[in-house]
Amino acid sequence: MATKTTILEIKARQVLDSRGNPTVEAEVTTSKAMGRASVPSGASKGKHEALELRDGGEEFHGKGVMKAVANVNGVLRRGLLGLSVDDQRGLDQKMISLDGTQDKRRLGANAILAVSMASARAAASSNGVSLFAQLRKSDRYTLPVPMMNVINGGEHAGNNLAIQEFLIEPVGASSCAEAIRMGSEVYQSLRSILLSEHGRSAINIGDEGGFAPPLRLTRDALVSIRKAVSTSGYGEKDVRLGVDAASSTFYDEKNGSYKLDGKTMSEAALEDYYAQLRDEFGLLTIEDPFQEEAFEAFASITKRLGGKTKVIGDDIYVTNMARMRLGIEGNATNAILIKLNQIGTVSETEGAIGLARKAGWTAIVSHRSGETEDPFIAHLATAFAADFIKTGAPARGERVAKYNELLRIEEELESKVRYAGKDLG
Ligand code: 2PG
Ligand code: MG
Repeated sequence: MATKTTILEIKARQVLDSRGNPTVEAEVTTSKAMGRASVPSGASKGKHEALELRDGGEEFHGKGVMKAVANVNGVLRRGLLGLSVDDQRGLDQKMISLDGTQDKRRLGANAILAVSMASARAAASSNGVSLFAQLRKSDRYTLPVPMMNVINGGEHAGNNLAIQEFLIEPVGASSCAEAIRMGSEVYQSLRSILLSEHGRSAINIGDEGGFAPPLRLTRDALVSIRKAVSTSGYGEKDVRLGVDAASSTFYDEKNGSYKLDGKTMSEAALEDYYAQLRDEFGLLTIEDPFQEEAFEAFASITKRLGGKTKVIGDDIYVTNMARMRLGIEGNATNAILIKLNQIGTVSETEGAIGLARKAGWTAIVSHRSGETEDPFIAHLATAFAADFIKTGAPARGERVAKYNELLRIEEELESKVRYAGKDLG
């Protein structure tokens, strides 16, 4: 029997992401409402991520997603028409079985995720509730600490910094809105510092809206950021620092060594280097310190620094519960990055957050370096009380779309919300 949440139509199209490459946008329609969503795309991808289906050929330099779009408009549409958007898990399971592969390579994780996200939105609109409340109903929500990527390196920028992301984390704020203000102030101070110390080319920005100054050394980037925090009037405890090394990108598989800051380092030397940086800059978070298969190296650094520092696994887990279980068994990390498109459905992402919680890990909901204006992850982080949200600098439309949505959510929730900062500092 048709109800207000029965799917009447599903349609996808090809749109552009923030790097100007094609991506999938889907619309799911019920008799009450339409939900629309679009999927992001990474640059420094984990080897074990669900497959992003690209067309190949000449259009868009092979990056077209018309095959994924056709899969939505064909197989997925036929399989899902008549089902209810209220049953997110059921819809996702149906798509997983229609695909039938481990990594969603037949239909494409980009096709499946677009429909999964659009269904959640259609459910929220059909039921007249906000997306976060549709994802998880609660009397009280916790809003995440923004992790703002203010200096970009690695594969996200045209400079020589090997470390991919230098992040500020305003844990000392009393609300998400205040955290966003603090982050914006530090970002603007950093702009002035980089301009006066390194000239105009230093204020060009990278893929995630952070500055991409012509620096070479990890330390130099952190020194500039620390200066920006203090000239903005904040203490080191109010705005903590973090890095995402994305170290698979500077790992030399042949020799098992890492190329960083003009040196070739062994695993042990690199661990010492992180420990030094942690002590000097009080790093609260270190993401992907080692390449994505190095479970033991992760475990060693977590044992050494994990008391005061969140060691975050991104490429090593790829939001995949089977990979996470290996990490839990081996005490590889004490935190995880959560990305919808690494696994490819909303309910599997929810499952990964649940498993992280059970393991006692800190959970960070994250964007990709190629994003769209869709603020879905602001709702995801709110719904499941993520400790942090990592969604770029407080600049560029596709990044601020998420921060601005958090401002709206905080306003909507009024007294029914708290800010996660105090638990994390
Ligand atoms: C990361 C992400 C997001 P990408 O490594 O954490 O910042 O980068 O989307 O390029 O994988
Ligand atoms: Mg990462």
